[in-house]
Amino acid sequence: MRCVFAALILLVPGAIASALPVVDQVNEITQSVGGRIIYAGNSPAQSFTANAAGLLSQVDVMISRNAGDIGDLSLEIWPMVAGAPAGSSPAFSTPINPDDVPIGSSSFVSVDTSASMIGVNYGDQYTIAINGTADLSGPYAVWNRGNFDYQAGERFDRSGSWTFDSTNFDYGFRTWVDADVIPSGLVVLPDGDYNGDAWVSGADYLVWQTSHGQSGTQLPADGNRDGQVDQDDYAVWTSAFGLGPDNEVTNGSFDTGDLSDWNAVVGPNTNAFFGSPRIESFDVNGDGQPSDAMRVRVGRLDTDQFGGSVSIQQKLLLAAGDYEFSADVASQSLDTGGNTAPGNYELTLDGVVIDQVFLNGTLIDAMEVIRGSLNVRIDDVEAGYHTLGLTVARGATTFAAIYQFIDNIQMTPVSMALPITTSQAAPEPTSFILLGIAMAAYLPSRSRGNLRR
Ligand SMILES: [Ca+2]
Ligand SMILES: [Ca+2]
Ligand SMILES: [Ca+2]
Ligand SMILES: [Ca+2]
Repeated sequence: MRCVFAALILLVPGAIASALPVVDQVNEITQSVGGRIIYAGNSPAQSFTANAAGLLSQVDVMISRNAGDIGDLSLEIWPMVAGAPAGSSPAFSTPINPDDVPIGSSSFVSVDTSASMIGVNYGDQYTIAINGTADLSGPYAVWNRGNFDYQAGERFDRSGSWTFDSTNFDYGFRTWVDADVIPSGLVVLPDGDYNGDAWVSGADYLVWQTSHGQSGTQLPADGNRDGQVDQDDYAVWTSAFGLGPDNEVTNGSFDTGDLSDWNAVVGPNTNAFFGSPRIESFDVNGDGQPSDAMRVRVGRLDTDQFGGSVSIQQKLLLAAGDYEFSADVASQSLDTGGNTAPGNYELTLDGVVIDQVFLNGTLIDAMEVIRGSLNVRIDDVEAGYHTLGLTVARGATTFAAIYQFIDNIQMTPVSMALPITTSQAAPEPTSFILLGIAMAAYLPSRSRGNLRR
């Protein structure tokens, strides 16, 4: 059976509508002077400054190895304080598969860091380090390096404590940010929202006007993030003018007949053919009325490993306030026997579970339907982009035909802060030409597509 499933997976490439992370920065070393040896007790490291906002989902490092055992290598992400890696342990550490490290020549080795849930924002600094357990005397791994300065970063070595790399050579790396995922604690505002209320309005113009001519880091009205508040940032404001927060989830009832506006992620060790979300008419909430709903049949491939799971996510722009989130879920058995894993359902906000319906462990009889609902109020949500998610997990194989349905995903503002206004009336742009630009930006109806970055 498993061979059949593998063949079916090949037939449905691209069935999963998952947004790809964007490459945040590339620091490729083209003239290597040999590389830095990675061995037990010594970790080379390089800092970087994020130029995107979202989840730090992948880091590629240019490493190579001699033939033979290189020991256990790991990639580490360290927070930066006062220009240096800080603390006694990394913010995140994950093994590097030795089979991915090429012998003899350096190339980018990709390391998935999405499990870190590290949210990066524009200007945030982190350090990438590579740690190893192999002895220097044995075969070893090297992190490629070159003569070129990478202006945004510093180079470090750790042997005990961190020190600046005495040779100050630059290491090759690449970082990826998934802008569709806003991890908890990360505040990401729309372009042109200079006062941080989730609206792009005249009040933001005042912030721009007041700080016009200033230079420095983290200036609220530096819309293009070049360290200066000038006419270019006015242009950022005009092109976003009129934007406001979302009042509801888009396509939460799947009325479009597809997964429009949802980002679907099939977790590791999940049977992707059955797990790939699809739309099917089903009465999820039990009111006698079937309607289009998301359907999966979650199961894991390798029973010795964790899995499987399927998530759908939507990025929402919210004003500060209190919100209710809800969804209907149902598990249906089309199997001839009972099963004790109908599926677990989790509602998440910014990666944090806010409500759940746990059905795994409950017996679902042949042809039975078990329904549930998720409903939670979250107070004091900060203004900015947030990621609402729904995850189905089931630690069993897909041999039994157990379907999981989700429908009626809703977000309702309970109390939502109004746009911040000032004692002055919001000024009109200072000339008819500028007014024309602002109105041209405002008049076309708001398109969600334009809100995505
Ligand atoms: Ca604003
Ligand atoms: Ca600027
Ligand atoms: Ca529906
Ligand atoms: Ca219904």
